[in-house]
Amino acid sequence: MKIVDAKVIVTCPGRNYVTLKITTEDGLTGVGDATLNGRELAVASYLSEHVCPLLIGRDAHRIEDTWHYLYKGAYWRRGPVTMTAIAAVDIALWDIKGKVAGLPVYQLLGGAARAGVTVYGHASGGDVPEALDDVARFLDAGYRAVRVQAAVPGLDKTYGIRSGSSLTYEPAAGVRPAEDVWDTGAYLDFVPTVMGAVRDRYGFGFQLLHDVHHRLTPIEAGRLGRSLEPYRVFWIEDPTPAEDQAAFRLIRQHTTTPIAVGEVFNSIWDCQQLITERLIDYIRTSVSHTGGITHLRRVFGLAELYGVRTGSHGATDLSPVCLAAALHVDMAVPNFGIQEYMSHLDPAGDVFPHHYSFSDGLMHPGDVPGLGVDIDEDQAAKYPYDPKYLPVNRLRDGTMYDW
Ligand code: GCO
Ligand code: MG
Repeated sequence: MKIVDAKVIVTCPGRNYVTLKITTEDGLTGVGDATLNGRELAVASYLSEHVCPLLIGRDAHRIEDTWHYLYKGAYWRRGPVTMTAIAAVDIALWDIKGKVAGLPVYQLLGGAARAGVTVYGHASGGDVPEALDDVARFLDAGYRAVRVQAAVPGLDKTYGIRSGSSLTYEPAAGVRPAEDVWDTGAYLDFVPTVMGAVRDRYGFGFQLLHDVHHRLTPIEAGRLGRSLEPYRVFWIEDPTPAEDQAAFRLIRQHTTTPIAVGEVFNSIWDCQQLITERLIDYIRTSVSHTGGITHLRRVFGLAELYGVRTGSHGATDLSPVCLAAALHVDMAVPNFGIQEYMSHLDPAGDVFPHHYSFSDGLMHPGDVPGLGVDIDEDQAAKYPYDPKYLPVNRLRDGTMYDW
């Protein structure tokens, strides 16, 4: 079944998304998410200049072969741009295979290993009372797991805080990155008070998560983990910049709080040591930044051998196509842990009609053949690309820091 067309669609329904649409000779189409937040056009160009021409005439059924053709064939391996581009092709080909088979993709991956996918929502607040009220919003909506972030007193801006009544927060903005100021001491003193307040108010009957966003040193992360032990958090996420995998040994020596890492990883090699040395508890790689369903399954397979569970990145900069693909993988893998879920901003739903659903804390990818998500090109054309950047961080003395 030959591929006859491969095209890249860039659209901004609420935020920027890059989508690859592949068409076969018998008129079937598949979609893949190629969005790399703040660097969208690099992947769009990698695809349209270097990958789409190679796809024409290839057999759409040969997913594994195409993956290696693009990975090994480029000579230049790994990296977020390359791996997101390969992912988009891979996701689109799984979509097509599902449509040919007449089955939802999770059935092709081994079938349902659970009734649904437990997701966590994002509660946040400009102060502790606001964050507490926001937690209620998620618990009332049926969530069984909630991530909580609150603005650190004394800082003008804190990562992960929602503004207005939106269900999500929007970190990317402006034609140049905004510059935030970071203070580790203030943060480390504050977070235990937030988590303690959440448990005091709502008890222990749901999972409580927190994202550190790569801002600590290993010994500081050890201190944070230990200070949160009384509140039995499900995980602390990205405690340190994870290029340094061996550094996690130090965190492990100091705390039993579970550790989750991986949203900026793009290959199995980025987390090999973390997994095989059992330095983390959850691997957070995503379908669209980690080489697609084919490569993500390999990462999760390695993780399973070492008792590491999955917890895929699912922020709104990953498009509904990525979320659908993630839900199919989550349904089928034996070592599923949890899935991040931030509902997309309007009007993303009009551009990406989809069949996944949320009920009672669980999501389900739906049972239509393929991924169950599509792109409406007429709708997409209404929302032209709008360049935006993630913020950067500086310490109080002006030193560039990790965002
Ligand atoms: C998360 C992430 C996001 C990232 C964003 C970057 O846990 O959801 O940390 O908020 O910052 O996806 O593009
Ligand atoms: Mg994160």
